[in-house]
Formats: sequence, C-alpha cells, structure tokens
Amino acid sequence: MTDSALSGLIAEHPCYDDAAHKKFARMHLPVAPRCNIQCNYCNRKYDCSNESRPGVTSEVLSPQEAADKVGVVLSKIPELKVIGIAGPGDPLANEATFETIALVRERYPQLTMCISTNGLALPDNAKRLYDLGVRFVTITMNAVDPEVGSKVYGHVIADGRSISGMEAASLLISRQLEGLRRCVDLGMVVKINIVMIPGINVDHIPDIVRKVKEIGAYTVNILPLIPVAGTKFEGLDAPTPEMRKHLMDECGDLGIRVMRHCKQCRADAIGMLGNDRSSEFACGSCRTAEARPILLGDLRDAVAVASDDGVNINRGFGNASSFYIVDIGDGHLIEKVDVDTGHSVAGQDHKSHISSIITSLKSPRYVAVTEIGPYPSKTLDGMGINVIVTDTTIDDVLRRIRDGSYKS
Ligand code: CLF
Ligand code: SF4
Repeated sequence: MTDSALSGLIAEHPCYDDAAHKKFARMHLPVAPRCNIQCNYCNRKYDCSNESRPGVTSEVLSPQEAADKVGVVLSKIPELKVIGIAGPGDPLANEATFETIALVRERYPQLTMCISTNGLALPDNAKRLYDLGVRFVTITMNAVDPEVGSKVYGHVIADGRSISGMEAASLLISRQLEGLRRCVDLGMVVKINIVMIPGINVDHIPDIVRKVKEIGAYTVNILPLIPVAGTKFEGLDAPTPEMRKHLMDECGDLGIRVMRHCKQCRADAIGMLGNDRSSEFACGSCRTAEARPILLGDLRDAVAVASDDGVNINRGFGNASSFYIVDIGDGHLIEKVDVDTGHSVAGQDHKSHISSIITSLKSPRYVAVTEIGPYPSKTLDGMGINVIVTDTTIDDVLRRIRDGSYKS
C-alpha cells in the first residue's frame, strides 16, 4: 500500500483522525471472549476496559455471524468505514479473530480492519494480521517499567503457564514493545492506549509516551481508569477531567499526536463515536439463524413479570406491554419496563422485538409470563434465565421462588 493510500485510510478512520469521527462510523465485532492476561482494572465477566466501558456485551458472535452482521449494518449505516475487533477479551487470544477478519475482508474489501490488543501475542501475529489486510493496530500499554507494570497486571499466561509480578510485567512489556516494532516495520499505523490509573502509573505515562514515540507509534490515547466493581482497582478514584487534560497536554508537548475524542466504547459498539446504535442491531435483528446471546455479566436476583397491573401475572412474553422487575429477596419493585407493542408477530421484525425485550429486562434470574413462544423461550434458556409460565400473582410467584418450588 502506498503512503498516500494509507493517508486516505487514516482520513476516514474515526479514531485516528479528529475530523473523521464526525463523518464516519465504526463497528466492533465481539468475537473474542478469551484473554491471556489479567489487568487489575478488568472484571472479565463484564467487558474489556481497554476499549470499552464496563458492562455486559450483549452477545458474542461467531465469525460467520459477525460477517453477516456487517452486511446488515452496512446497508443501514452507509458511513461505516472501519471494522474493529476489540474484545470482549483479547483479540489475539482468539482464533475467531483471524477467521472473522478473513471473512469480512473477502466480502467487504472496501472496509478498513482495526484491532485492539494488549500486545502479549502481537510479535507472533503482526505479520499474520498484515497479510490479512489489517493496517490499524491499537496496543494498550500501561507501563514500560516492570515495577509499575507489576502493580497493573495480576497475571500473564504465556507458553502454557501463568506468571505474575515483575516476571509477568517484564514479559508483557517486552512483547508489547516488540509487537509495536514489528507493526511499524510492516508499515502499519499503531495507536497506543494508556489507562491513566491514579496512584499507580500517572507520573510514569510521559515515559511510556517517549518510548512508543521513539519506536514509531502514530498516536497515543490516554483513557481514564473506570473503577469496576469486583476488581483490585475498584476502590481507586478515576482521574478528574482536569488531571487528564493536563497529562494529555504534557504528552502532546513530547511531539506525538494525542487522541482527545475517545468514547471508551463497548466491544460491540456500532455507529458514529458517541452515538452507539448497537441495540438497533442486537442479535435477532441481524441473524437468519437463531439468536445465541451469551451473557458475560451476572444475572441479577430479580424476577421480570409480564403484568398490566403490577399485581397479577396476566400477559404473555411477546404481547406484554410492561414488565415489573421485582427483587426476589425483599419483593420491592426495582423498575417497570414499558414495551413498545407495535410489532409484527412473526418474521425478522418479531425476532428483533423479542431481542429488544430481552435486552431491556437486564438479566433477571427469572421471567414469569402467562405464555411464551419457542423462540424467546429457547433464547432465555440459552442465557441461563429461568422461565415460569403461570397465571398467579406476583406475591405468589415470589413465595414459590423463595421456597424452591421452581427449580432452575
Ligand atoms: Fe475500535 Fe479501537 Fe479500532 Fe477505534 S475504538 S478497535 S481504534 S475502531 Fe476509538 Fe472507541 Fe476510543 Fe477505541 S473511540 S475506545 S479508540
Ligand atoms: Fe480485561 Fe482487556 Fe486486560 Fe484482558 S486485556 S484483562 S480483557 S482489560
């Protein structure tokens, strides 16, 4: 690829070019659930904090499903230019990543492929990515000093064994730097994401920037820590916007581009940065095959009841106009979810409607309805959500759940 062709791609990449993010869209394909390291800010039951805000990704797709979905999105979002793979684990720890890139490149050669990785497996895969047509790589690097790195990473899995402490950090950092070198030598455009972690690496970040600039990184992106429940860093404070701006200005003075419009998007984000449309394209709306959503978060201790009056279970799953989400422990109403009922009862529109109901219920342990069709029943079952078919009262259902009458 010539330099001018590469410049053309950069000008249309919403993350690499400041002006492009107002004109062009990106789509993430969540095909990579496994990870080969443990960052102390990441709860893997949720999402990859490298590139996403914490929360469940609504589904993990197979390579075939991902490629099919690209076609659907492309037909509705003509501004789509970039296809990214950014989790929910590490793309290079999942063979599905490579299968997906190959499939998408074959069907849609006009789209730009982009990868975001922790870098552990990058030296071994840089050439493979290049040969598959990938030209944009992001490496998340939170330290170049193993002592700092040992505070950021819990463990690293390499050569079939799990290592920790300084040994793990040293190995990860050396692989990240070597991966960066190889990508630069191949002519790829590399962005370095750095998570700004107060009390851990803030003062060290200019050293990271100096080092990656020297090797040839194109830009750096300094993301604020999002303290996620259940992680080692859950008790840390996120940096303030002022602290972050000050650090970005300082790093900009080192002579490298600093990305300032990152939205810390989900691993399944779709659309323009800052306007996520992924829910419009949730599972059933894109697939001809049956939906296979995989929940990465915990089910909450609640029952979602299809009810018109908040007292009786009196509606079926597909025709309910509202669901009452009730806490199983103390019976209090957590929220009432109103459902748009103006949908057809069959076909793709129906599947899309069912998927949007399921998403809006936010993973209760039970769903209680008067009736339910095979499609939503199977989908909920696949997500580990128990379905209760009954026409009793909400209080009665709660009592029976608590006394174990309904087995999982
Ligand atoms: Fe996705 Fe990342 Fe590619 Fe962009 S996101 S893999 S480089 S196409 Fe962009 Fe989102 Fe920030 Fe990432 S706004 S989190 S920097
Ligand atoms: Fe989590 Fe991503 Fe770190 Fe893996 S690389 S532990 S998925 S933040």
